[in-house]
Amino acid sequence: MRVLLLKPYQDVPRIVHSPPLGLLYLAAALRERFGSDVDVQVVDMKARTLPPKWVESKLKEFEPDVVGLSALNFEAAVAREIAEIVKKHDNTTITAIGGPYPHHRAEEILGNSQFDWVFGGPADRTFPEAVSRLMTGEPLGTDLPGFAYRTEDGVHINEASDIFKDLDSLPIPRTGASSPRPLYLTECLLIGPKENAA
Ligand code: B12
Repeated sequence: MRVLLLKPYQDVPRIVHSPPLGLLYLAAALRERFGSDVDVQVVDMKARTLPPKWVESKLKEFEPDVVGLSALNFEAAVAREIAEIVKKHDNTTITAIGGPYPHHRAEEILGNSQFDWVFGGPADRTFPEAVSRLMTGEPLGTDLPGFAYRTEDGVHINEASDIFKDLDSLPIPRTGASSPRPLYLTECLLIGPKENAA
């Protein structure tokens, strides 16, 4: 199973280039849970100022089974554009979106976009579980907090958030995995010791 996690680039004045922590946490969670059974790549298109069209070459090279995007509100349009490119390349690729933009917007997004899966709130446990169910062919179910997807009858939306308190139990992200450090404005936004960087 191959999972491609993308932070989209939206051209705005005074953009801040900081590591995409949400995606880096998800990559760490997938690596911890699946080891070499899942090949995870994180690309920070924002830090590299890569336009949506760049994704076409990445899809040909990596042929992911799942493409996950993280978006704030101002990145919504570009994230939707990337989902369209993914589906045009291969309609069977699962497109997922998480981050602040889709939070409590699952119905709207599933109703008028090319996203298959919408995650609201933290997804460190729920996203790997959905990927696991996809891998084994199990039903996606209704028990994953914050997870929404289309069904034969419409959409299933679980409005809860997967809030958990034991943050120390989360695997430490490899902060260097998405982009060379000089692309980010300041080291103070990096988390974890240097030896964790890829
Ligand atoms: C720290 C922070 C910053 C830091 C960023 C540091 C960094 N390294 O990323 C700084 C100071 C740079 C910053 C800047 C801005 N921020 Co800010 N920031 C935050 C804050 C406090 C925490 C974000 C964070 O790091 N969370 C921790 C990570 C691990 O969580 P996460 O990214 O949410 O990811 C988890 C889930 O969302 C989900 N998920 C995320 N992506 C994906 C993708 C998939 C496929 C899946 C399945 C799941 C998933 O799973 C992840 C793991 O659990 C949030 C408020 C909050 N409490 O969330 C505001 C927040 C994200 N910021 C916000 C805003 C508006 C901004 C600015 C636009 C402000 C401005 N006017 O300039 C800029 C944007 C800069 C840019 N992107 O260019 C808003 C976004 C609102 C929105 N809905 O769009 C928030 C929500 C604050 C708020 N309530 O208004 N910010």
